[in-house]
Amino acid sequence: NALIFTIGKEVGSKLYVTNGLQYEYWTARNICFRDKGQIAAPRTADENDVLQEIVLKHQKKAFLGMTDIGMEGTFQYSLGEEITYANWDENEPNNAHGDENCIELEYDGKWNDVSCSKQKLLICEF
Ligand code: GN1
Ligand code: CA
Ligand code: CA
Repeated sequence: NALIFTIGKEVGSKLYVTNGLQYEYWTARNICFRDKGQIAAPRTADENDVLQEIVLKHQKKAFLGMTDIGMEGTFQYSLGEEITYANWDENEPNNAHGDENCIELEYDGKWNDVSCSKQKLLICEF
């Protein structure tokens, strides 16, 4: 669909799409799932770089799809598989205030665990 490609960014076989708005994690998750996608879950540095471009363009940090809700300190993809690529900022993840089970993608492309109740930029992947 030509229209979708004008509003998304392709990397490999993935398409990342944002509406430019910020939501809490569960709302973001529901929006992506509703359209048969999921929250952006970069598995390579190339994919992470493309997401960083989107974050910089919109000047809003984004949620990634992985969480450690299942087991504190172990971040997993949506189907429960442990992550195989990470780009944590220094001293992260730190589960600050004992309540950081989601991940934000920062402007420098690094990852920080944050509360899932924060509002972050929605980026879905298809
Ligand atoms: C922030 O708010 P504060 O300084 O305790 C951040 C944490 C980071 C920490 C790094 C809401 O924590 O996730 O690990 O800085 N919290 C928020 O120093 O962004
Ligand atoms: Ca945590
Ligand atoms: Ca943190």
